[in-house]
Amino acid sequence: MSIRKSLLSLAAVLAFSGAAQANLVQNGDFENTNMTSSALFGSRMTDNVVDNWFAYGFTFLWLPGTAASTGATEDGGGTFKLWGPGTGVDNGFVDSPTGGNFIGGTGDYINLPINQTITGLTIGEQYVLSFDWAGAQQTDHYGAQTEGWTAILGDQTFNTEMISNPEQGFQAWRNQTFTFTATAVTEVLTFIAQGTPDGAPPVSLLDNVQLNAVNHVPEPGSLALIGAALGALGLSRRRKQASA
Ligand SMILES: [Ca+2]
Repeated sequence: MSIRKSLLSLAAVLAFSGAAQANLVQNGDFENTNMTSSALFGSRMTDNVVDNWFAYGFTFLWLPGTAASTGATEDGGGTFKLWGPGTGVDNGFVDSPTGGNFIGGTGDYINLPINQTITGLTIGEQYVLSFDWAGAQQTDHYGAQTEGWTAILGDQTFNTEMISNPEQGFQAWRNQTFTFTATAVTEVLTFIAQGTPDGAPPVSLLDNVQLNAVNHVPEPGSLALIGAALGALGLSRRRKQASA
């Protein structure tokens, strides 16, 4: 392969790798944690033990197969469970569609931010935030509720629809996307559970959080590398022609 072909291949690879840039959210699937059981991980108990995420409110992490059966441990030693087949109601409850752990927060009770700092943004560039979410209700509580999420990146705020959930119900997992424009290189991504009414309590579930550039171009460093390589190729050719 000639040097020119090699460089063009390198450029193509760099361009492709830019287009397929990895998810900017770290641990968006909530699989990296030192929690060995389902439990509250907000500030009221075991603080910030889910890698990369900080939760300040009544936020739970559920391991697979536990949310509607054994439940998650609360700070007071009780368990927080969701209505579902494992807790006596055939409401269609299922774990996250992408598998593994997922989290949830109550929209009516200490619904403080769940967040992580996103780095490597390009100012003015658009990014698509994508996540899976669902609506559920805590066991031994009754009455219809609504559930939703607020997502914030920097100074831009988006709200999902508020879904209606009947007593002891479950509203299926769905995917939501929002398009943000970066206004800084580093911004905080925040989720806040929303729901009504107080005491129901509504529970908003979340998993598979991703943030990807809409139109990613090769990083300046990559462009500089290609430019330098092409420049070197041109210099080499001129020298060959001069010496011929
Ligand atoms: Ca997961």
